[in-house]
Amino acid sequence: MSRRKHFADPPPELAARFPPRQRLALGFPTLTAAPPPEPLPAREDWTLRIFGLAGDQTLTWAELLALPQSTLTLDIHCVTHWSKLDTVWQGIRTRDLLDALDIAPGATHVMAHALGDYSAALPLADWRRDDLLLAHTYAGEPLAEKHGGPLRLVAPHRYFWKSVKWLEGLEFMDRDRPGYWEARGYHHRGDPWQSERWESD
Ligand SMILES: Nc1nc2c(c(=O)[nH]1)N[C@H]1C(S)=C(S)[C@@H](COP(=O)(O)O)O[C@H]1N2
Ligand SMILES: [Mo]
Repeated sequence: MSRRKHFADPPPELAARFPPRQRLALGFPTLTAAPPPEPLPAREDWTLRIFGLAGDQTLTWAELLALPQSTLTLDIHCVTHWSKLDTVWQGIRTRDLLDALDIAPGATHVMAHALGDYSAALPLADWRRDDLLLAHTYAGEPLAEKHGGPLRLVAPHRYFWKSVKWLEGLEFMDRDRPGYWEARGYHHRGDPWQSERWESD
């Protein structure tokens, strides 16, 4: 089908919720540059590895579900010019996860690692915001594999490339480091409200 059918101009009454040069996605596009190895571990066998400046430990699925669970309604913005409003995610707020970890004073950034060759870093301070989560459920259903299930990061304040799908590891670091797209020229921060698409923007 043509792109035209899948994207619309921002409705005027909602225009303030669209960053510059974004259009409304009518469906939910899938964008995967780096797919995970198949087959994926089952949901209940999924684990999250914590390493770097927060000690080494591996959280089991049961341990993740035992953390406080939140449901957040968020607008998401992909660098390829589509936005989606009022997406509903359920999972563990990143700040609630931080509270459960023993983070060294020198930690400044968190690299989110996918199963497979994909990663993206954010400042640790961003992880203390209240609108980021590790999501396992989308619109009331277990998160579909193509959208990063069983577990993905959702960081709505940045272009969606920062929202790592098939999230399997969190590396606590004492500096920023380029992830998959940042190493290929994307902006190190990626604020959609500033149109930070390329590092040269
Ligand atoms: N592991 C992994 N995570 C990823 C990607 C990827 O290729 N691999 N693509 C990113 C990009 S560029 C976008 S726009 C979103 C797309 O998420 P979606 O497929 O659920 O729309 O996932 C991000 N997370
Ligand atoms: Mo993207």
